[in-house]
Amino acid sequence: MKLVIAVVQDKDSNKLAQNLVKEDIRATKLASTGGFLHAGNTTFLIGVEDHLVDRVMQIIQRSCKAREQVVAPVSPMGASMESYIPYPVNVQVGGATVFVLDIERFEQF
Ligand code: 2BA
Repeated sequence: MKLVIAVVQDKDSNKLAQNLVKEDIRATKLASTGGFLHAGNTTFLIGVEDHLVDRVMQIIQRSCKAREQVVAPVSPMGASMESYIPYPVNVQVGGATVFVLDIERFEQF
């Protein structure tokens, strides 16, 4: 069994959740925040049998699209230096960042 962890943009999360349900694949949605943009995103935990991993990847791929986002300068006043960006920059976010992990044991009680 594998755990697929997918970080997606909030705009794509409903579509992805619906497409997973349509294919009878179970998932948990967590509200998350990107470390760089400090913007909300959604993290899906999807536990599946090994043979379903490719199908899950396809569903994620067709449900999530990349978008450009402009990161506005953050005032150094009141912000930590790690988040200080002195000029606007364009970043491409997504479609999805996906990790696939081996599951040692899976139980449901
Ligand atoms: P954020 O960390 O808010 O990053 C948003 C986008 O900003 C990234 O899109 C990337 O294009 C850019 N970016 C991130 N860190 C950067 C840096 N140090 N310098 C320049 N540009 C940078 P994505 O790569 O598509 O990532 C979207 C979201 O996925 C991330 O939001 C983060 O929440 C998650 N993510 C991406 N890579 C990850 C990783 N290796 N581990 C954990 N989460 C990750």
